[in-house]
Amino acid sequence: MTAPKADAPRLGNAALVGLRADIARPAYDRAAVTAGIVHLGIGAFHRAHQAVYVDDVLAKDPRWGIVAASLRSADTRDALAPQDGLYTLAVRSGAGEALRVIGSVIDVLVASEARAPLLDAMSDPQIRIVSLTITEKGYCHDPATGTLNEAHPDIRHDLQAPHAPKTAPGLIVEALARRRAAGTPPFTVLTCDNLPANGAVVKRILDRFAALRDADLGAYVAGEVACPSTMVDRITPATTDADRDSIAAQLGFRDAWPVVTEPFSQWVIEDRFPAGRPALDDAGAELVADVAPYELMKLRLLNGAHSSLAYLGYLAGYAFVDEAMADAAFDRFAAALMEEVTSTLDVPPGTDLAAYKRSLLDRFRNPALKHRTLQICMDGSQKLPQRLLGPIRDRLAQGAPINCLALGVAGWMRYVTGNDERGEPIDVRDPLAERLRDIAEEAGPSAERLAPALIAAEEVFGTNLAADPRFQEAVTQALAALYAIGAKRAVAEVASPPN
Ligand code: CS2
Repeated sequence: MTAPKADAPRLGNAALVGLRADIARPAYDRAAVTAGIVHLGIGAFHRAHQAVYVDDVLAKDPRWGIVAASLRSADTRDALAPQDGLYTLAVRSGAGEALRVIGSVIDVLVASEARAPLLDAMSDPQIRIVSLTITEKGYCHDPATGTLNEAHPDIRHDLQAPHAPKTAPGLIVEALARRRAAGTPPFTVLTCDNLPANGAVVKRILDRFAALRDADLGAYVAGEVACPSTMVDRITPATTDADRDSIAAQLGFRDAWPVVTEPFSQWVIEDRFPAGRPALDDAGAELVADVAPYELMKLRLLNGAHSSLAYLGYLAGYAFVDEAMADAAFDRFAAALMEEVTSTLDVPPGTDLAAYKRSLLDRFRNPALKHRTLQICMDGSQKLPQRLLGPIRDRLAQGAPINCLALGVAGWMRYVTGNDERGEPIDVRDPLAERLRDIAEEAGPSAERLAPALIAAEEVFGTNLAADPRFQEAVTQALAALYAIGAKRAVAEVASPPN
């Protein structure tokens, strides 16, 4: 592999003709593409997932180009603007790497510095979908109940200054108000974040936010705006400088922000788009009447196992998911957790659940992805309810054991203390990090004190789990094991319990 010369040209429209023949590129005239979608939250996941489906669609229908926005950081815009919005998708597995240049992002904006052009774009009648990947915390909701957190400082700001919003709900409702005033029909709001019943959650949040702005607007948003649910799936680690260098060497052009992902991709969408939609089904998405069983299956099997592997793996000293999976006990633990969760699922029509679970384990083992456990650990307070606590509630209602799930929750508790098993600090990233750290400091390293103190955090655990002694006991025991014998041995014991 030869490194690109320091003066290697930058990726951009002019580079497309000069790409190596085996590197895929837009199969359409980019100059003819017009905007049909505004996307909020242009992180790596959007660019590895929805933007790729749209790239396929554009070959047949040029009306669905994406105007993408970051809510705060200018990094992605600064990287992609000099490249005409183009970026490289590197699909990696043990079998090698395939590169493809994606052209569906036609403009990148930064909400915090260019709110007016973003709201103008969202108010444009050509825009018929506003899609979102803003991570769980971007919804400014209470994760235990899925309702708008009206005490959230940014929500309070947006209610006081509704024409200068900072949050996604604030921006969407302001754009809908402008469309209404102009007689333009509303866009469809398409959430692509890993929340259960994500369409219903965003709908509840928008309806409430609009009603708090004014009752009339509330009634309009409640009555007119469609928010279909989706299940999205593609494992996409954060891009590293090493990825940038190796991709540039293959590409022959410098790309400031390529995206690395896996071969697998799935998008299941509730087919409810009153303002029209691109033919995403032709691009491999599944358009269905009810997404709920798909969402539950993915959130509980994939994300539930992912988070558990991440907390416990990180504590055991594994920096990457595939490294944890190379430890036979962790591999068995991931499989056992999936078995535990299975009785809580409604299997989607036509799905071979056993094959689905096997494929998840294989995806976690992908040695070429280098997915950091610490990346998945992030924002656990927002992720735990749908990934681990939902299945725990269902298992308890069935009178069934929760050993693996409880160890996952205990792993999160051990992680939020902010000190690892060797006494080294952990970089805990979570909107509740400070509060959780205070609780942990007050409780000290004692499972009997720490577990109940954290379970009392209502915005994560709600109220009914805290009142269930079976939950408290299972989690306390699991946390006690983590303190006594460490994550590696605790995982081995739960994965193959001694007879
Ligand atoms: C991961 C997800 O970081 C995380 O929390 O569990 O981003 C996961 O990789 C995706 O949901 C896979 O579709």
